[in-house]
Amino acid sequence: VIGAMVSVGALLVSCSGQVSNSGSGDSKKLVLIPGVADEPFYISMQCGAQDEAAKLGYKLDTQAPTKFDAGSQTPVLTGVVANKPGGILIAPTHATAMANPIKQAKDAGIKIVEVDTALDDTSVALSSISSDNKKGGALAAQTLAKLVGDKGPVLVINTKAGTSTTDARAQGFEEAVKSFPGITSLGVQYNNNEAAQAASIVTATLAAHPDLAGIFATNLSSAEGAATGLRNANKLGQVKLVGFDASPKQVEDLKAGTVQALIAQDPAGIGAKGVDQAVAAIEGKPVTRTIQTDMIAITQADMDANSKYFYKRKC
Ligand code: T6T
Repeated sequence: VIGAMVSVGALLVSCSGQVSNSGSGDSKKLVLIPGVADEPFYISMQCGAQDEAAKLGYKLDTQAPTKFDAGSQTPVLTGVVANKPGGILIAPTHATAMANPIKQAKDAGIKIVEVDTALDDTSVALSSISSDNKKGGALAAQTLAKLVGDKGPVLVINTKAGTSTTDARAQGFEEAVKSFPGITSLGVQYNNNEAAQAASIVTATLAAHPDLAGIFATNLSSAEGAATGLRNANKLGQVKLVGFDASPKQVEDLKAGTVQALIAQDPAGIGAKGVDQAVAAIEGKPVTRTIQTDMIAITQADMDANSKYFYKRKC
């Protein structure tokens, strides 16, 4: 279970006032630190990581921040480092703000693998596993263009600036949408990873642009909130919505016709491959610096055939 609790282990304070780890650590232990607790993308990642760790004879714990931000994730990471696991799989919640805390973990001798999001500084992690997010944004643009008949204003609802994955998706979308001359982008608005804020963005945008043709929501909270905003405005199906991710709520929205397409990622595969890389590093075997996992655009018409891509609420 992803929990918000952090176990800091037994800390000793030396005469010089420095804090050190009382234990020697456990090289057969891995810790997954997702972007946020209780969220189907990261729960699915945890399931994949746990299964793979068990297969390889390792133990995997998950310690998750309560909010998707560096301020919440840093103390979780610090607590984990104090227990000195062999490897940490982490989804950095900010591409630069998490650099120092993660460097400290690396300097403590822990093997660092990035899962999903990444730091701008590519020298910290040994391996990074994620979707090709820029390509995913372009896929969303092509999917939305088809749905709106290649014309009209479209909006991007993004999460938080500084999140590597969703920034890349928005960039991929904005670049790809330029090849459709009938489509105008109204630009990117941020919802702070809160579904309620995404719903408000939709309400305000519809007031200013009643002819809004389509929305690309770059992740789960953006897509769940955008669907609510369209429902509140009675614009369901009229304004086409393409959302990244495939949470149980998003799948319900697809079934109901509230959302026209979902770009599903492979979070369980990201978790499993993250474990493989951390274990290889611990065992002194070669690691792969960058691994990209699959994505798929799912519509109502093919959702039954693609149910294996839907995210889980528990393992
Ligand atoms: O879209 C995923 C993940 O890839 C992204 O980095 C952050 O948001 C999600 O976890 C969905 O909420």
